[in-house]
Amino acid sequence: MERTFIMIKPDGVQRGLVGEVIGRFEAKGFTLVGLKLMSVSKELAEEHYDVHKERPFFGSLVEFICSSPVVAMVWEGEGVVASARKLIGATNPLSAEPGTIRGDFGVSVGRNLIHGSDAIETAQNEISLWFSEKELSGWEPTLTPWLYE
Ligand code: DAT
Ligand code: MG
Repeated sequence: MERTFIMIKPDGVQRGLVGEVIGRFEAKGFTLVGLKLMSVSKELAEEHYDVHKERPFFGSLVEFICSSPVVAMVWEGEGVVASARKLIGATNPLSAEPGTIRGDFGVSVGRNLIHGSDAIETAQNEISLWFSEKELSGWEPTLTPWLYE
């Protein structure tokens, strides 16, 4: 079953939106298989955002991610990688559609509340970067027959 890496960034935690975000993924029908509140080291933040290391915002992005705790999660379900990106919305919250997390709660690209893996392969790399195997629990929700035909 497909899995994706989701992180509620420091602004989402500080603004008390952890429950709201988790609730949206639960209500959609995805399964939580990993969850931790953590302070992020500079090394981890730099590795996570390595693809952006030449961009002008890289330094401030890394500094922001390390500035206050984040909630790191792994969610599972059919098509969860692409679907999570839709639930999250466009990178710039001002362009994100209402009904998406960024569209409903954000106004600034540097405070866009949440990260979600952008492709299946990225998701696999990010999950192994942020979680050890024993921190993840695969389980079969009893609701499965009511979610999948
Ligand atoms: P996404 O988080 O939607 O995958 P991304 O991978 O292009 O977006 O960028 C990673 C993060 O970097 C993004 O969530 C916020 C920050 N960022 C992106 N573009 C930015 C910009 N032009 N100015 C400031 N921060 C930016
Ligand atoms: Mg990205």
